[in-house]
Amino acid sequence: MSVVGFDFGNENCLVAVARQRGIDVVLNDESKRETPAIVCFGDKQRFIGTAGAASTMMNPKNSISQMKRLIGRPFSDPELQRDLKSFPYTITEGPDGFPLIHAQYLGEMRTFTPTQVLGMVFSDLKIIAQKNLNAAVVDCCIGIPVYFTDLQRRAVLDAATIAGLHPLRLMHETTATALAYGIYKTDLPENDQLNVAFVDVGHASMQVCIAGFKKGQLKILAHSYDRSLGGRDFDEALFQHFASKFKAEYQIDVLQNARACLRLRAACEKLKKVLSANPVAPLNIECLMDEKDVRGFIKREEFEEISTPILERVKRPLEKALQDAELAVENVHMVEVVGSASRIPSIMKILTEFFGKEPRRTMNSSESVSRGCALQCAILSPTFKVRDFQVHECFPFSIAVSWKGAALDSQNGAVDQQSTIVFPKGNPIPSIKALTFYRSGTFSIDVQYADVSELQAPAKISTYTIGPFQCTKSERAKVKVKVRLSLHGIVSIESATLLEEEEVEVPVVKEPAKEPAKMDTDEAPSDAATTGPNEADVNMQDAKAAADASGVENGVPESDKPAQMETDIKVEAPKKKVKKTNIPVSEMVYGGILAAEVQKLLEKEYEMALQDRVMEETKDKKNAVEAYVYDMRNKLSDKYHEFVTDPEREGFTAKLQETEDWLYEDGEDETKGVYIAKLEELKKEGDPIEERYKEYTERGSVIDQLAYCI
Ligand code: ATP
Ligand code: K
Ligand code: MG
Repeated sequence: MSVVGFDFGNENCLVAVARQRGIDVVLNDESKRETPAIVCFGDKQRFIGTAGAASTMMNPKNSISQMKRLIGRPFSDPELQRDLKSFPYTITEGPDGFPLIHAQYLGEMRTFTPTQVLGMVFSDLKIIAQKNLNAAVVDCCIGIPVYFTDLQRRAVLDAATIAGLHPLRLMHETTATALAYGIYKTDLPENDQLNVAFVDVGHASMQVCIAGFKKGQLKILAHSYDRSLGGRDFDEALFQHFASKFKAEYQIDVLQNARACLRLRAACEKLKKVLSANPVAPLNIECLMDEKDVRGFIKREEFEEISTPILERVKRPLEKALQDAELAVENVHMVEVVGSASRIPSIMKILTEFFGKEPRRTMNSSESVSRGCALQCAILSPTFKVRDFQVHECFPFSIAVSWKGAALDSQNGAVDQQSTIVFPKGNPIPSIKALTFYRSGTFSIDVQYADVSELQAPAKISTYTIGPFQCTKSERAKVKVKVRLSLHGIVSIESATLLEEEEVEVPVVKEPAKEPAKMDTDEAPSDAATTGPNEADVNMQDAKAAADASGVENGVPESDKPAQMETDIKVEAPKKKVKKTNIPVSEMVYGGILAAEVQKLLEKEYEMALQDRVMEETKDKKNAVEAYVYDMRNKLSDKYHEFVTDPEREGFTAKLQETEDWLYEDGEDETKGVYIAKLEELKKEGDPIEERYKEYTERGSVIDQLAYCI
């Protein structure tokens, strides 16, 4: 079992692994901790991560980035529409109303879904983890923004499946940071609570959470966010500033040129970073457009001035978090800042002013999410023993279910829509709640957001069809439906049970019962017995209200599960017994990918990854031929000189030259097998020379050794 944490950012991804000695953020092939979230499609293969970023300038239209902004959003989403304007690649609306990415790959135009491209990013991260652990990686924990909708969360899981990963948990990024902060703290109070605000300003968004720490636990008190406030907004402000400046000064309109846009954006991002440490920063780009070199500079004050509209929005999520946590600002004892865009001095100034104290950077600001995820994975994994530390997470949205009233009930046959909130905002994660319905046949339940104003998503999440079932006793039967808010923060109806009372003869039990008796929990809420190790104890009450209405009962999060009772139970006969029958539940998610489709995409990903690997190996083999040519040529005139005859050397040197020419001409683009054969052919001639040389030097060393012994 692998224990890995992934932080997939809008810009940068990080991989942390758990080893016996602790959590490590691991390096990619280029020895970097941060791997860009970019997939660049080429004529023969894909380039992902650092290689993808390197190819972007050469191939901007086929370099796909910012997947985190695209997954699980309908094409019509206003934020997505705004984002599209600055993306260098082509996106259109697919037949299902979701975005499709167009890219030239293996010599033809192809389309990919954002989920599929994220799957490619995950594949790459998985390989990084595997190379470092020297083992297969499947189980993991992945960080996600707290504002991700149900559909976005499902998209992340699908992308992970496509990459052959199995996330044990999708974890809110700020919560991961809070875990990475708290678990190592040895001075947490026993009784009091230490309240810490975590502020993450990343590339595209800002997130805040306030966590209350006690010895051995953390409790998330509030989450807040601005989905569109991050480093890239500052890049954009600088970009617009210089684009209009250059239009006036140099008569060039970079907006008309994809490559010029990309280069200016990249230069602006660099400029922004320089301004974090310097009061003024220069900008020089050679041959930006129309063969014109451009020059400029900007002072920090001017940068702050043009970013005022962005900076003005920083305070809002901070206020919201305090309000939701019901805390006065002086009761926030510490402020921890992470995310690389928080390095902008004016952001730090706003945070300091707001909290009335200097925010701290005790955490590694780019690594905390991946570290927290790896820690969570270790906690969930049976293979690691982790210091006991509880994470009490809360859900950021209110979730409601709605259903049509049973037609039987109303005299006039009218069917009315009813709804109730199952998981109010702030509900613990995970959680299960039960609903009771009285129905005579198949019915459906909609799952939706109770308040769409707090997120930009369609209200409807999914529809579940419960049935068919047959009631034998009465016109309408009691149906218990279980709604689950999973560890990933995904809502689903996981089961439906038909409950029918029947009178049965039950023998009197005098001996203490070994197994806790299956009491009819509906009749005896206080004696509720858990029905299985994985099920929360659901405290049912008989919904005596409207005949068809449901009562949302108090669900207890799984982690708070009470122990099974081991009481002696005497049962008088005869007694009413409840017969339980499972009813089929079918799920329809608005905008989700079907499981069969995900399976197909997994196979496709495997094929593409194989193609990448073959190409990488081909390159390696080609490089090996080239390296051999150079190496042998040098040695022939140097240390092997004494070990070859003149004609032998001349013949072999000519052959090496011939091979070198071939590598630049006919042999430039050959298969792996051809390069292997070529190397073999050269070695047939070179190996005997090498042998002769080795024999001589080894003989020499034996003599040396003997000499030394004497
Ligand atoms: P997100 O969290 O939004 O998904 P991410 O995790 O990829 O994105 P980070 O890696 O935390 O984002 O931050 C990247 C952003 O930080 C980029 O916009 C980058 O330009 C900016 N950044 C990096 N270093 C500095 C710096 N020294 N000063 C200002 N901004 C910086
Ligand atoms: K990151
Ligand atoms: Mg981030």
